[in-house]
Amino acid sequence: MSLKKAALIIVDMQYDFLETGPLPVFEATQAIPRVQELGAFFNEEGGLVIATQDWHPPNHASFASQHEGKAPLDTVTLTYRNQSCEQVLWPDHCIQGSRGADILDQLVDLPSINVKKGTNIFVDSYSAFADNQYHHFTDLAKHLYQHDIEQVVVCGYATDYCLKFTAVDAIKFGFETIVIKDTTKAAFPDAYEPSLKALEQVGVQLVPTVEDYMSN
Ligand code: VGL
Ligand code: ZN
Repeated sequence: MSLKKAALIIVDMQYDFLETGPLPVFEATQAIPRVQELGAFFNEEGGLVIATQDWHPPNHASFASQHEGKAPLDTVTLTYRNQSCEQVLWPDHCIQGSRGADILDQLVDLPSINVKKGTNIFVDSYSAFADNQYHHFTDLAKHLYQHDIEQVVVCGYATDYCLKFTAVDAIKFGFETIVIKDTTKAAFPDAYEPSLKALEQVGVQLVPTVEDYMSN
């Protein structure tokens, strides 16, 4: 079997999203061995492995700390280049160069390509392809096209935010898109199943386990 035309996109598997971090993803650590296994399979079979990193400046507009009188999970309207959008506010997380922004040690040797997102202080970036207002694109689509990728498998954190927006954009960019259920975890556990259902409705293929994916 060859995974020549497949890419694994490991989304935001960074210390600040672990259960003990400032922006905890529910049961986050349970996904780590699954992704290790999947990443090893991609490396053995010649697939491309890409890891994304949420990579915010310390004064990022998505941080509640930057808005007087606001707390995490409050919302504000952010205006960037005459376009406004609702922004959920988060605790400070994944600050550029901090330990919390590092990719988990268990996964750090898997990827050959790294994509950073959320670097513009004025706008958040849930998708690894583009910011939330689609003003700027990362190099992710370019890397996938340059490697003749046809299928992407998206895993990581969080099912209800960055994984979901990345998988939706992967569909928009024309990739066959797969999410393996045991390789992703949600920030809000009640949003896990509805997020996966929403992905299925836009054409994402759901696979229950890494073993199911590897045996197909
Ligand atoms: C994420 C909220 C804020 C994520 C990142 O990786 O899902 N969620 N920043
Ligand atoms: Zn973030």
